[in-house]
Amino acid sequence: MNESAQTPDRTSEDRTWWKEAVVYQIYPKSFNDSDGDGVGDIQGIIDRVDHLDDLGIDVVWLSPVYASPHADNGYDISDYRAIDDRFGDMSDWERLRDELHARDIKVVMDLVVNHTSDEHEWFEKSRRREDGYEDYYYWRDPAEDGGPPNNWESFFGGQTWSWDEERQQYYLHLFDEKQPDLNWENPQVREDVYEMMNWWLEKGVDGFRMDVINLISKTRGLPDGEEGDWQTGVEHFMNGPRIHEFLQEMYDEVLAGRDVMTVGEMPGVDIEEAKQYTGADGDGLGMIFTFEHMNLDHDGGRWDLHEDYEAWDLRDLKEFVGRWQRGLAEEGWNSNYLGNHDQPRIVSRFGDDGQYRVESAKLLGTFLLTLSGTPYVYQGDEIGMTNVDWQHLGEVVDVDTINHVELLMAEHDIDDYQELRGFVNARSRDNARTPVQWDDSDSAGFTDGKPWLKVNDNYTEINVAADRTADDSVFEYYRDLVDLRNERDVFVYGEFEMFLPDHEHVFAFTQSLDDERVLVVLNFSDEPRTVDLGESDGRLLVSNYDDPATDLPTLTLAPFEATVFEV
Ligand code: TEU
Repeated sequence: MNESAQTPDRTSEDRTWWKEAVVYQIYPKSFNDSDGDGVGDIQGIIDRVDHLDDLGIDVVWLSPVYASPHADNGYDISDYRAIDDRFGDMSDWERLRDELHARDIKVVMDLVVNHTSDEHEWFEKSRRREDGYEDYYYWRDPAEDGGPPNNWESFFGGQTWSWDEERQQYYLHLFDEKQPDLNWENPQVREDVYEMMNWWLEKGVDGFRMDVINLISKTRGLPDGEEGDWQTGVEHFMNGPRIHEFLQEMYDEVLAGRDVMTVGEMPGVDIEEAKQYTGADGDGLGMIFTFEHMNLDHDGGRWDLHEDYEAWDLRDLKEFVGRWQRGLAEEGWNSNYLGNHDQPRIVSRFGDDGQYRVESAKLLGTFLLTLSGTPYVYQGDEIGMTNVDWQHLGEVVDVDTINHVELLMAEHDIDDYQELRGFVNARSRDNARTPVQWDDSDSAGFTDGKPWLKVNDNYTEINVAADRTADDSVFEYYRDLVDLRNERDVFVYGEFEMFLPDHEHVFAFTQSLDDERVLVVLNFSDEPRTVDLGESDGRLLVSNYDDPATDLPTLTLAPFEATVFEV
């Protein structure tokens, strides 16, 4: 049993800073450009550190800033110990670390070690079969028919094997062909990763967000997968046979005895598995990102043309939240998120990005910041940024979107992108990656140059400067919620109880801790809704309306009204 992995419980000795923290995710390429090359950079972040400090967040999770050819915007790393030129250099990173630390904000780095870039020197040595590097990746001869060694399907669509001319073998990549999977069976690979992690910890990072970390162990022999609804092969690479052994080793070699935050990104994990990763007898991770709720409006994995992205059912979200809030109440720890750089904008997906944009952005903030667990706010959500209209495929940069669109066009004999436009608008990861809208000047104040990805047309209306001065500011509302959360442990460590589980439009729950109890009521629809909550007394703590419904026990909530009471 890992000593400092004894996280759970709501008792005081289990308190830790990362449970009480509000995390803010920065996607550096899109955050703020200081030098006019159209790409966000570290100096750009430094220039905006006060925005983060004002919001009151405690941790910045920095998506990858390492050297990378950017086939996947930095999730394809060619040197783990160097900062990409686009973003600056190591001294810029050190200054950012210091600026954040000076404001009591921790910095968590993205750890991408399921794969590297094919331009990493390990891969270059491996493809040349250099001594000691032959088995750093998964190399295989062709199958008997000359084709790929197995039938596994990539997260980005298509096959997971590419032919390497130099080595005359196939290599495995669960993502893009420029992201070869590291062979974790090789102890030397593991040692190199741990050494690199220790190196960053010595440099003062406060933790890691671990990219697809439950994919690092593959079934020995790499057998064919069963074909089904999800990507073919998942049973051989998600939560694989040696995953717990590898993570426990990482714990022993790197994390043990250090007061760091860890969060493992883990597609395809249920509560029982989450406990194995994060529980008292678990592998020593602090928390994980589950994907269950990211699949409420589609099946996950493949892109399926028949899906209706508008249609998701609040009762499914409730079922998911209730199960995870209760499931990890005694053991493990929840991380709460609705969006990130891989998902559409939350207000477009779960709220209303038209008439009720401001109200629904606040409602979603209320939801995130009142659940037990650690909340993650993605850049731009604090001002209610929205999805984008992708008019031509040429506007899209995301490798995942482009691959899936091309596959769909080929599979369904479609030759006009316009037939897929609605689909891309709803689903593309680039929705979350458009530049942060700082003000109403050219390119939303993001850059003096030409932005690497188009700016959302609505920037003249939706931007940080306008929002922060507006009477109904989303930013101020988030800030107040962050303050409230800091003041009251009940929002962090409370015990969750669901109300009205079958109601189609209103999400209501209480959190209780010792003699404190709070009631959260959220109308997820664009029409007024009346509910009886059976609670007769309550003092209003928060509302996203000027004239909130307060007449407990029966409340008539305005569209997307959110209220929090002390009861
Ligand atoms: O994402 C992994 C992941 O499983 C998905 O969110 C993925 O982007 C989606 O299924 C594609 O359809 C992580 C990173 O967050 C993502 O940005 C990277 O592209 C990916 O790993 C590879 O490193």
